[in-house]
Amino acid sequence: MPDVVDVDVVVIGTGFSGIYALHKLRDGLGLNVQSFEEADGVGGTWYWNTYPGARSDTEVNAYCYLTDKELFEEWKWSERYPRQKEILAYLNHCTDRWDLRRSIQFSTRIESTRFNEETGRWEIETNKGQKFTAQFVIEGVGLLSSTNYPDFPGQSTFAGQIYHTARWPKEKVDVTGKRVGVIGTGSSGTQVIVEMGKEAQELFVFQRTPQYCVPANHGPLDPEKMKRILDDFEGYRESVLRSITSFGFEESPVPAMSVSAEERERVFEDSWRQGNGFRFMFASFSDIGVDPEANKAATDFLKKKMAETIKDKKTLETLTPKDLWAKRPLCNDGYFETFNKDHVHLVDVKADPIAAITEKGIRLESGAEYELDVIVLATGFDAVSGMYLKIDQTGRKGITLQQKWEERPRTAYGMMSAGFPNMFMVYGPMGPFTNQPPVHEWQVDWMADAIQYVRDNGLQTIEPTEEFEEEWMQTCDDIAYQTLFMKVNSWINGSNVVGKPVTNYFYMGGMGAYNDVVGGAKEAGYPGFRTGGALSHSA
Ligand code: N01
Repeated sequence: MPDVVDVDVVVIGTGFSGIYALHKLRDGLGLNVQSFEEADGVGGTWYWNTYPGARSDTEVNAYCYLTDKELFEEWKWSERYPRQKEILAYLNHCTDRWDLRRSIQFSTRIESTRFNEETGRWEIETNKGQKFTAQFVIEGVGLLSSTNYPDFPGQSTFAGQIYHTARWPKEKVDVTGKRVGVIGTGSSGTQVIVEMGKEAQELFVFQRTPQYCVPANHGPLDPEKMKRILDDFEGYRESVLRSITSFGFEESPVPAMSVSAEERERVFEDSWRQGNGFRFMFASFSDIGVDPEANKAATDFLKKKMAETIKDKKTLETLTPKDLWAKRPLCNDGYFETFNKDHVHLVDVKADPIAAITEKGIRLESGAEYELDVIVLATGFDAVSGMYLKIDQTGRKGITLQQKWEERPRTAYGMMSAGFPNMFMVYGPMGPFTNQPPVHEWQVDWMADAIQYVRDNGLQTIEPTEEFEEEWMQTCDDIAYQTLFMKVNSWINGSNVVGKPVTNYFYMGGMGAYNDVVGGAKEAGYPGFRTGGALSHSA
């Protein structure tokens, strides 16, 4: 191997986005592409999150690639919501189907990327000391990949096992006959709690903030539905990419308070029966995420369901949220029912915070101590920007991404950042807030078009101008601050990680609007973007 290997494109990551980017750019555009993956296999999120109960809460018809009808037809999903194992098998299937492994270097982390203004190329270094240069870099590093791993006092002294849900061991963790403590009650926590509630001898749930949760209504796949989709595959794909959330269901145009109380109740009941948190939030009425009154109507209904389900009065009170429903919606069968089991105990760590992890278990500030054999950290992620900032990235004028994003991440379209030419981020900060796989494909197609544009026109670089980036940031903020998602603490606004900028991280206008606004850039000649020749700094 030469000291420095030159390629057209370096792709970082082999989750949904990285796999498709490699396929699209290598096989679609005929470029010389080198992919890197930190793990020893493909899958990204679905490689790492092997905890019991891990599955997507997007129905399979929208949790897959939608650009290849043959692939959609040939892969047989078994359940309405795909399990981690099945999604990982699907991604391995795609990797083999497209013969991608020969272009992926596994077990390799990208340490740094540096833009060379003399050559107009990126210089990339791996943790193995290898050096590559590339005209383009595609970062498919994951929205929810960088773990939020708490460091409680005394954590290292714990005599049992501690696992983070997103770094779960590959071998089975047998908790039968064991005392298990779970910290965290988000999507990962609620899933793992239901499973641990079936297996552990004693389960202690350390809850800081209670959450609303809608049943999934999980079950086998409906073959008729898949057939209907295949009958008009292009139309279906278009409907997903023209919707708000890209979840593959029809969203409601009706404001909640525009109908009678009886009609609202009927719609909520029907949504509850159909299952799925996103569906409940976006398909029952149009404004649950923006109008406090509509939101209250929804949460009153959800609280009523909780009261009907949870038997113990004190447990019900502790599990019942007091604020708006504006975190990422949860959905899970049997979550609240789990707390009716005698061996499942809810511990309110908002009222009595965790003081330390001891040799024996978890100690609270009051001095109460819970003896445990296993601790599960379902504490989430340094989401959206976290993974980009883990790589030492330097753009024009020696300015690092860490410096540029110190106050908050800044991008145009959630895909490029000014001063970082030819560096594309799939589902980067200020991108759409949606179900991801079909949007990954859409964004990678957009990037492929931009790359083709650069090559067809004999150019070297493309990047957003600072002014255009500022405009995009303003557009995103104008929309996001009209929603309720900015009013409640969660990873959506960065407030889940100590020291992280608490701000807007998304384009909340919906995928359909994003499609309209961003999709037209190519035909319009990329307004707001600056292109440069081979050795020039900018044109
Ligand atoms: O993470 P989270 P997640 N002490 O940030 C608590 C996707 N996903 O991994 O709310 C005590 O939502 C924290 O408490 P609080 C999905 O997009 C999807 O569960 O900050 N508690 C919270 O309860 C999801 O939204 C699927 O007060 C601490 C929990 O940990 C996203 O990933 C499945 C704490 C973290 O919840 C993230 O979900 C899994 C501390 N020091 C994930 N630190 C599906 O598709 C944190 N917490 C189904």
